Amino acid sequence: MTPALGRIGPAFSTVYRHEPAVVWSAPGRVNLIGEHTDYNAGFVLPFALPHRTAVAVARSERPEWTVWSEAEDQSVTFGAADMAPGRMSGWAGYVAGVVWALREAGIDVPFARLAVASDVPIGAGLSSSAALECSVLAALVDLGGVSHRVPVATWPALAQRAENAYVGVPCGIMDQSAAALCRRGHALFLDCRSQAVEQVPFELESAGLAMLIVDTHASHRHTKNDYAARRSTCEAAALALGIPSLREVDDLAAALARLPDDVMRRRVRHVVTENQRVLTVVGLLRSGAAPEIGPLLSATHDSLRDDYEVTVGELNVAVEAALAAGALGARMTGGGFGGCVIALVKIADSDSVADAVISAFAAKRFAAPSFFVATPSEGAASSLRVAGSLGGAR
Ligand code: GAF
Repeated sequence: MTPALGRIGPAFSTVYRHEPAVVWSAPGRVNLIGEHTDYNAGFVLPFALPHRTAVAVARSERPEWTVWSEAEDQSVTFGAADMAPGRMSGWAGYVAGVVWALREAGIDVPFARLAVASDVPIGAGLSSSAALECSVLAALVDLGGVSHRVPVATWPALAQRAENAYVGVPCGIMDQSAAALCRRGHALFLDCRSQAVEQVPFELESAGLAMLIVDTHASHRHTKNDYAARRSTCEAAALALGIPSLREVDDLAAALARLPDDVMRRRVRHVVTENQRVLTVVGLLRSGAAPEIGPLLSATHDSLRDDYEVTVGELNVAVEAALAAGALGARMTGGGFGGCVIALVKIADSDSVADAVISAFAAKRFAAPSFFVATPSEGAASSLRVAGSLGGAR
């Protein structure tokens, strides 16, 4: 049981003075490879972190939803009048957005009291928002007894709708898919065009390897506008090429020759080559060759740095230091402009790689980074409250 799951039941009881009816949790994620491809109808390969967001809920007799956040130590209440995009802002907007998206899909969401606790670092590019959206969505669907109308496969699109249309962030569908659908010991190979999903075994320990996560603590600077700009450049490129999305580019050289400016050409080159790298990594994992994926991770970083231009100094320094210290591959993960780096390392080298990154950051006078080793974990799961303790999984 993760720490947040252990805390949420007692916290709910303290805040509302009664027991929750259901408890759900959903994880943060790192993306192994396939960056900025989801909104281009491409391929992604994330896996879930052990860090989870936990949500406890019970029906409310009042015609409103009240959400208490452990992180804020604050409750926010909203009602039917707030069921219009943007009416609630900040962290509560993600919760209201989920209620809104469910109601827009014709689902009757019961009025409820909710409590939220999370171990997913916020602002680190580890999808704390998707973990919140999916855990809230799962808990409300369960509470309302409408699981048959809202099966798990529909959760990513509903949660993405909450974020796109209610919160106003033009994200793709990768993070919500990871939070909802990932499986322990696997990476989630998702075709964002067809929505086809394959659970690809991803186990490093038996090969003597580990995935070291470096949280650079570089804050997401101007993320929303820069992210939206990348997305609209890709859409403009697809339009210029007369195709529905960059997924349909099958002759990269010919496509590049038809595009009007250098920035657009570089964005397209990243997306098309990144899709190819995802397929190569999936092939390697399927054949049990996980140790060989390192160079592909590093190639993705180079492409995100030079062609997609979403890295910052801290991300580049962390990758360079990790590789120089013996990492088999390293790259920034997530949207970029700050956040985390993943480094594939021999278990025996984990500490020396981390030490090398710490030294490199100190030399640059960057804030000290932090580290953890990520093992592929389970997606959204319920925990029933039984006799005062939380137990069980889905
Ligand atoms: C962010 C977005 F939310 C995802 O949809 C994805 O585009 C990612 O950046 C980049 O791959 O996490």
